[in-house]
Amino acid sequence: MAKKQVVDDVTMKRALTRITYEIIEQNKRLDDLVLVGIKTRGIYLAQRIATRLQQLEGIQVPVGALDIKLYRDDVHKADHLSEPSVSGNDIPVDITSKHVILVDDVLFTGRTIRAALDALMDLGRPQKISLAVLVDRGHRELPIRPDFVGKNIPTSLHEQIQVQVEEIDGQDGIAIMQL
Ligand code: 3GP
Ligand code: 5GP
Ligand code: MG
Repeated sequence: MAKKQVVDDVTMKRALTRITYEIIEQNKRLDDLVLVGIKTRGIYLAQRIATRLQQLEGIQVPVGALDIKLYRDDVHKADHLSEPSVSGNDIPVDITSKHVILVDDVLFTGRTIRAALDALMDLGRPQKISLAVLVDRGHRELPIRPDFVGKNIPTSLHEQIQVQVEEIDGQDGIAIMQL
């Protein structure tokens, strides 16, 4: 399987810092923010943004997690027959009246985010929900668009994005793999 590195560790860290600055710029209030990462790598990205918000603005933003799985076992295949659903959540605060920022590593069809929105609505009534993704690889099947994007990487359906985060993979980076 051919693999091409498209974003190195420094550039990935910069992208997360830029997303954090955009969050600060676009929100008059920061005290009502809740970051919710989508398992697995989205959680680490949400924690990184929370750390930068702490460093830049001195605020502590709660970080929660949603676990979204496909109904079928073949999770690594971008097949269009599987529908994602939320299999668990760990959100430490009441999200009612809060501004929730969903964080995921890769945005593809948008179906994972739709499932995440459903789950958030079941948990409370957020004042607003925004979406931050490290990579938008295109191919949307639902009217969902990200508010904050690390990098737009147009892909073919024969390609897959590999996101690496230090916390799991030992290094940061983004690569494109040919399937
Ligand atoms: P993540 O949990 O860190 O986001 O879905 C499980 C893992 O498989 C994901 O890791 C993701 O990196 C990887 N993956 C790669 N391609 C796909 C895909 O097309 N669909 C899904 N759901 N996951 C994919
Ligand atoms: P969607 O539901 O938008 O089709 O897919 C989004 C979810 O599937 C993300 O949580 C992401 O983990 C995973 N995903 C889809 N395509 C890719 C990909 O090319 N690379 C990686 N790493 N994850 C993907
Ligand atoms: Mg993901």
